[in-house]
Amino acid sequence: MNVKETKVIEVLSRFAIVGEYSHFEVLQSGHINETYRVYFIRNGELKDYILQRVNTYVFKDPVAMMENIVNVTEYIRAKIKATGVSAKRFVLHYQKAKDGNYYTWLEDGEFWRCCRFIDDSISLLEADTVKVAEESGRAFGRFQKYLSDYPVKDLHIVIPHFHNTVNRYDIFKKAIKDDLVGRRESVLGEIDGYLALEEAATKLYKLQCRGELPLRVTHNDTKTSNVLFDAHTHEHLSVIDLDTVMPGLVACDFGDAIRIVGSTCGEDETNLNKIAVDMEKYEAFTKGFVGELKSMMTKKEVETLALGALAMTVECGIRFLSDYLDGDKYFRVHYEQQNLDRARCHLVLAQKMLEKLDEMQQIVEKYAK
Ligand code: ADP
Ligand code: GN1
Ligand code: MG
Repeated sequence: MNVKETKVIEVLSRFAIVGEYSHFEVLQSGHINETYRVYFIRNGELKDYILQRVNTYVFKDPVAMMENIVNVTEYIRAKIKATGVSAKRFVLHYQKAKDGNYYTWLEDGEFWRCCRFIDDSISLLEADTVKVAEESGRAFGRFQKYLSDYPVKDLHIVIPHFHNTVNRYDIFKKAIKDDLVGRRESVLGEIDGYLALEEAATKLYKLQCRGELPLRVTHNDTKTSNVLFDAHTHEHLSVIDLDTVMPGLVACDFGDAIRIVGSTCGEDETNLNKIAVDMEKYEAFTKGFVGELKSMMTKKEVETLALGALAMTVECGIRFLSDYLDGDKYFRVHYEQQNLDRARCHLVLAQKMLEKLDEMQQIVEKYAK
């Protein structure tokens, strides 16, 4: 038994899970938390769970975060059950620890939680088919629809200024100035590229500040890997990774998804010639997302969706580049230049989006009718 497994077993012993521990796997897809799939044997059958060590560098108040998650998942569960359908595969279900909390703190300060692995589900890093693109749009649209009457003010602000693109630019400029690990000289072209996009990318946040867009309960991290699909049909089952559920803009959820679903490449593609907006998948996602939300969106919200794609692509890009300049403290990297590759890829994608913005917005309008 290695050190990791010893830790996993120790943490699991604090949760009220029936059955006997069998084995575990490490899941590598997320950039933030440490995730394990753990298996138990119960009545002769394997039962699996997701065990996570929450990244407390990123989430400073994980208890508040868990309170949001538990409240929101209970709310959705009740809505699904009210339609006479079992909610088991359609919303996350966190396990209580033996002390009654939905988490456990270890003596060394680590914060852990555990939820059921959704049966017969898969997650995908990118939308490899048009169907998956449409289904992810439906998943995130429906998530917001379920929560459209949830009291927004009751949510904790888990990460302040999360999609405040103006603030993200300030942080970016500070990272350029501080140049903590001496990488600035090697990325002057990328820095100029992002500074040239500042005006266009901050428009959305400025509209929010002028009170022109309502705050809703949003997911705020709508990449494809944060949706679970049925392993056979690829229909969407549940939205996951609810850590950043907070008050936010519809356009941010739409846009943050598009930087993945609406791209011809993965988020760290190094062959820049391959990077373009995949209009077919963009349209499919839009169909799913707008189809769910058109009856509740204001005219102004509809008008800002394509802008949201540009804003979120640039914002995520400057976050990657800031982290690269700071020495890779925030996002998990699997090799030294990965944050730079991510930033370069997002820069090209954002430039391509800017050229296609009118066409992208026309597609939104088509499905919002
Ligand atoms: P991170 O915040 O690091 O992105 P996630 O909560 O997104 O962590 O989890 C990482 C991965 O674990 C997901 O992309 C998915 O593959 C898998 N996963 C998480 N929760 C579940 C679940 N309840 N059922 C099945 N797979 C899950
Ligand atoms: C992180 O946790 P994960 O990997 O789903 C990040 C998002 C970024 C994304 C970029 C809490 O998402 O904001 O858009 O990486 N999550 C947090 O891929 O910062
Ligand atoms: Mg995730």
